[in-house]
Amino acid sequence: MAKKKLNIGMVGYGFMGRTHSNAFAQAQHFFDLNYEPVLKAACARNEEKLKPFAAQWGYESIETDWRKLIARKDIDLVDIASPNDTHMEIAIAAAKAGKMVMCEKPLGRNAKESKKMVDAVAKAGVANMVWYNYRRVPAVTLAKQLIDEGKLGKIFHYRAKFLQDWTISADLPQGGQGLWRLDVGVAGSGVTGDLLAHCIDTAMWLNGSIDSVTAATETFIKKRKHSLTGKVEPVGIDDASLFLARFANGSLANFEATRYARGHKALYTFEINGEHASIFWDLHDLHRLQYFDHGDEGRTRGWRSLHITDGDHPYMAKWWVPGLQIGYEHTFIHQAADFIDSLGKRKPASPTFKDAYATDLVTDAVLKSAKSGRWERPKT
Ligand code: SOE
Repeated sequence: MAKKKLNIGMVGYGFMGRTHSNAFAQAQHFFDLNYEPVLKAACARNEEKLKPFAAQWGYESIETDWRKLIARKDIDLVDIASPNDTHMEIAIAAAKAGKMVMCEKPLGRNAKESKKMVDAVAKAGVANMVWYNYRRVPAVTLAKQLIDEGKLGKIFHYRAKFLQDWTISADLPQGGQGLWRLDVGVAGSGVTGDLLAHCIDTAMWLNGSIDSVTAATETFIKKRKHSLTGKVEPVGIDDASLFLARFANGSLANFEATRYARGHKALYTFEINGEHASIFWDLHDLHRLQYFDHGDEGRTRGWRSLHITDGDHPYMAKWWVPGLQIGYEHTFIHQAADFIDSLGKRKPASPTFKDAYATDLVTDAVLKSAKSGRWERPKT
């Protein structure tokens, strides 16, 4: 029997437009889905750039105005892969029109925006999800399983960092395509919302909610030329952000993100120390999970480097044969597959808009603490 189609309207053609398009294009080849995702329309203002993108990914049509995309009867799901300052307006309008909505992270530029988006999807009763893709690295999903099974016991410490080095040059302009992450008006914040948000999402998924934070941020380069105005303008984003946290379960944590760590391109790592066992994961080696189990026989006890490529591992039975690795793009494919699989079921696939709002409450508290110099609580 032919499957029901799920017609996707993609907003944005950049880095995330590509990861999301690839996810919807591939998901049905590897996962048994109840719906067939169809790349129905790609949407962006810049027609010249949009056309080759749409052709390359096989979109059936294009729109240059997202309002027109949302008004189309043949679109079921609006996926927002455009810069952060566009998320709220598009998501709310899409929800009001009864469309399912998926949105690239962070959900809003701040928690206030996110809250409005959460309310809009709740009021409309539409399926929603935010692309915090690292939850679906098989090694990270396995970490979640091990923690939920109690293998680590009581958790004492959570340590995470996300280090990059692509903004060190003072000649790099802010604003415009590819560089909007440096423009605070568009991005909302710097590494706090862009990189720490990933660490916080994973952390709260694995270790529960965060009670309070104390933070320090720094903007190393205070002025940059703006690509759109041509003028040298103040830089409003945080270039580096560090914070300590207390989790509701009593564990302590430290988090760090920067785009000024020379030599590091996307070094996202986390370590969790529990009463019985510890876990370490590194995005640069994403198919491995380092695991230490104190219950092992003493003479051979030590850190194990688990190669997460076997059929027993999360998602891996759907891919190749044991021992063969998958990578970054697969995390998005898993997310698309999980979202589609959740449709019509009672339990929504996570992270929902509501889950991502909780992350934005923490990033807001981090930025607030960096200003106040005090411990702050993520507050609604
Ligand atoms: C920034 O360089 C960035 O592309 C983030 O925006 C992504 O969310 C992260 O996964 C990789 O780094």
